[in-house]
Amino acid sequence: MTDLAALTAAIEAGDRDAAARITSDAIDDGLDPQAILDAMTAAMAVIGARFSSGEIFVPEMLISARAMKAAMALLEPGLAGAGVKPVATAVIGTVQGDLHDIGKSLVAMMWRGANIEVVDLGVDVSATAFLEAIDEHKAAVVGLSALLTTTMPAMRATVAAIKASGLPVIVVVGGAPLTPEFALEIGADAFGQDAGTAADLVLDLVGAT
Ligand code: B1M
Repeated sequence: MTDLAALTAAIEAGDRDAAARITSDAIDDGLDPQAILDAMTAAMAVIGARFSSGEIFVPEMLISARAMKAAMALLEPGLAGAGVKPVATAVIGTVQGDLHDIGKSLVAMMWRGANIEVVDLGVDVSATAFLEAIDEHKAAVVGLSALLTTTMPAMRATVAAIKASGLPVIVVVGGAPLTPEFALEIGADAFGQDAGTAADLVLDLVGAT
């Protein structure tokens, strides 16, 4: 019988081939898709904590996320068949005028690693595009990223537009120039310090912990 602890270890180590092989074996052995998914998300939770504590850096995190992605691609049909649903749907993007996407994409990866369905709108995203996507995907969470002090006003305007729309969505903001005080001031519901903690933050906010 496949050892799911080995799957967790393979993703933590960023071993894409091993992660895919063990996932295939686990599927062939008829293991519960939810249990296989739990083994994957456990690895990404460890990776997130290590990143936040400075034990690992962006490259290691990316390598683990790629291993998780390869394994997930194999598991997805089984998850759908077993009726295993994502814990929430989130829309994410970098605000208008801002082209930085590395941090935002890391946050998206960590959210996916926590079984959150993510619609990534990319960079330079207008308030209108955020609103349309939140509505279209019935998102429970929207994540806004900004890396420039000059695009913080666009973040403020986007949060105001989302709040004014009355859409029932939790607004999470993050990015290097932001502070928790700024997030509070512009009316965001939460501030994400980094990609390591962003998944736990959302799981808490949607009541999935
Ligand atoms: Co730009 N850039 N850049 N740049 N760039 C910075 C941000 C800067 C600090 C460099 C500097 O001057 N020291 C500076 C901003 C100064 C300021 O406003 N305070 C700057 C500038 C000025 C510019 C330009 C204006 C330069 C110019 O053209 N004169 C220009 C602007 C273009 C634009 O956006 N309109 C520009 C362009 C670029 C590149 C295109 C060349 C490139 C981006 C490539 C890309 O993203 N595809 C780039 C890069 C790479 C950087 C630096 C070097 C690295 C940014 C990065 O990816 N960090 C950056 C300097 C630096 O940070 N050392 C810089 C790694 C990433 C993992 O961290 O993005 O902080 P970060 O994300 C973290 C957290 O912030 C958080 O989690 C992530 C992971 O832990 N987080 C969230 C981020 N979003 C979150 C969302 C959340 C939660 C957490 O919830 C939703």
